[in-house]
Amino acid sequence: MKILKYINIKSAFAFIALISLFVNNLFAQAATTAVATVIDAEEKNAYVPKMVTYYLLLFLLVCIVIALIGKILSVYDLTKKVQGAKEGFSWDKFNGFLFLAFLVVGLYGTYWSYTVQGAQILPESASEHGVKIDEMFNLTLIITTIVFVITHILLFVFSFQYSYSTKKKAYFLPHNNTLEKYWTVIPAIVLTILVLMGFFTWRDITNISPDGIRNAIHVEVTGHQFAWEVRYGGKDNLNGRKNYKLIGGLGGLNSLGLDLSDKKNYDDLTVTEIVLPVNKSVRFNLGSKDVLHSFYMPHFRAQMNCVPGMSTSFQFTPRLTTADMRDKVNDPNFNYYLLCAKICGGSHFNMKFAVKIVSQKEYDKWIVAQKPLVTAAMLKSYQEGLAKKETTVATNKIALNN
Ligand SMILES: [Cu+2]
Repeated sequence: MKILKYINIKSAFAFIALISLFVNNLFAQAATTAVATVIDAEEKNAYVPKMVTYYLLLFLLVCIVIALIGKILSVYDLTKKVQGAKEGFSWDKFNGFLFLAFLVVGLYGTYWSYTVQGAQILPESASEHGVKIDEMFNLTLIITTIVFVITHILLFVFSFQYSYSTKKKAYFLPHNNTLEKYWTVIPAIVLTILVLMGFFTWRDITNISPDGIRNAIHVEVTGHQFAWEVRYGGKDNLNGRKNYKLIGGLGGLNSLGLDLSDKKNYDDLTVTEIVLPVNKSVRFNLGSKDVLHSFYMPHFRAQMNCVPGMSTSFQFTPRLTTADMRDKVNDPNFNYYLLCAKICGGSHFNMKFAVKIVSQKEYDKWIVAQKPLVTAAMLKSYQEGLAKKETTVATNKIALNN
């Protein structure tokens, strides 16, 4: 057991860190390949436990290999000392080399995730404001990547270059005001610029003139567990009044709680997919019937919470039709979607609604084919309710008069 004394704990940890980084990379690479391969349902059920067992065994194997290498090095160290060498094995140098190896593997991992996983991110923005958001995202990514690469090269190369040696004397540097000023002021300026850019861009996106609001196509989206209900404003481009107390009324048909005393409701349209003309501003008025949901159209860089008891909105202009995007991503089956970005319950993943961007001509043709939300059955139930109310009022009046 004496040998154990010579296993350098720090080296062992550095080595384990290096190996686990490598295994992580392997895992991520394997996962990406697995996603790309089409697996049917039965195979899928067997696939996950198999993969977990495989990587668990691989991990154990790696641990054994590390332990073995540690033992071999310790034996080598001990032999040298027995032979009368003063220093034995240079653990400091070894640690230094591990730092360098960590740098190379880590930078390769970064390069790999940028190229392989980076290629899986969203295609170019399909909305006008999204282009500005993407520009900011890219700028932040470029700046942070440059800083990341420089600081990590310095960190690990210095650890290697200045590893402990009996021949070197450490230089004592207690404080340096000039350095402190540079590494405080430069990041502060860069971060202020980035934050202000974000602030002004968000202000441009959300501050819309009253004319801009009026001229946009109005679409109302209501979230509930677990689906979206979408209604268009119809001929008047206005959504009629709602009242949460009326939800489930009219013989169970009034799922949105429409107040039928408001005539604006009668031309509102119900749709099974959101179809919009390209290059025309659209205003989504958002709400929820139960818990928090989040209106999320990733291809348009649009996201806004749907809050029960509160009205929110998001307005933007689509710039690429579905056909344009299919060409750009080289996928004839590509579709835009509205998703929920708030984990709102067990079937949250079901909240998917098709979105299609078309030419004005196609839109005009589609919109006239959509059905009114207020059906004949709802109207009948409403009128019956009104008649009943009138009878009750009349009966009460008679009773009072007598
Ligand atoms: Cu949801």
